[in-house]
Amino acid sequence: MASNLVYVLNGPNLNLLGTREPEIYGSETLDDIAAMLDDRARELGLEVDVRQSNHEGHLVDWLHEARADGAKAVLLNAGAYTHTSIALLDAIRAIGVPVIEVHLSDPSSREAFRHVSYVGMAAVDEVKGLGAHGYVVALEKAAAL
Ligand code: CA2
Repeated sequence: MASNLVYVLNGPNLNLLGTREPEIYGSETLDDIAAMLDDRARELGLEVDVRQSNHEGHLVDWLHEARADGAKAVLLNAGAYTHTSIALLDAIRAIGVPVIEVHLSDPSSREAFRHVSYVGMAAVDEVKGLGAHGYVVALEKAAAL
């Protein structure tokens, strides 16, 4: 039977969501986003596993775990590692699990250093600039894979 498990991986500083810079990232916390995803996942017949780490290697390990678990998809907001991490690019290419890139803001309309996305070089789709709701949109895209 096909897996209904979707990993939702969040990178550095996203544990601080809802506490600062609401004009850029919105006022929802990561727990709020996890609750929204749980509700929508139930409606879609999916299960979400929402995690956050400030450490690049944890994100790489969790991508490998998604493969070992036979996950249906990964929603990945790699935070600033989006723009720096060839290790994440290699991991996404290695796992054979579709990865959807998610961003709260739209990095392409911000500073030039945010315009490169290593994650985007391997992701099957992206959702950016929709705030917390973007995670739900990404989950709906994952459901349709
Ligand atoms: O827009 C996004 O989702 C980003 O992935 C957020 C990253 C940023 O480096 C990317 O370019 C775009 C930064 C996350 C920082 O999160 C904070 C949360 C609360 C307060 C301050 C930062």
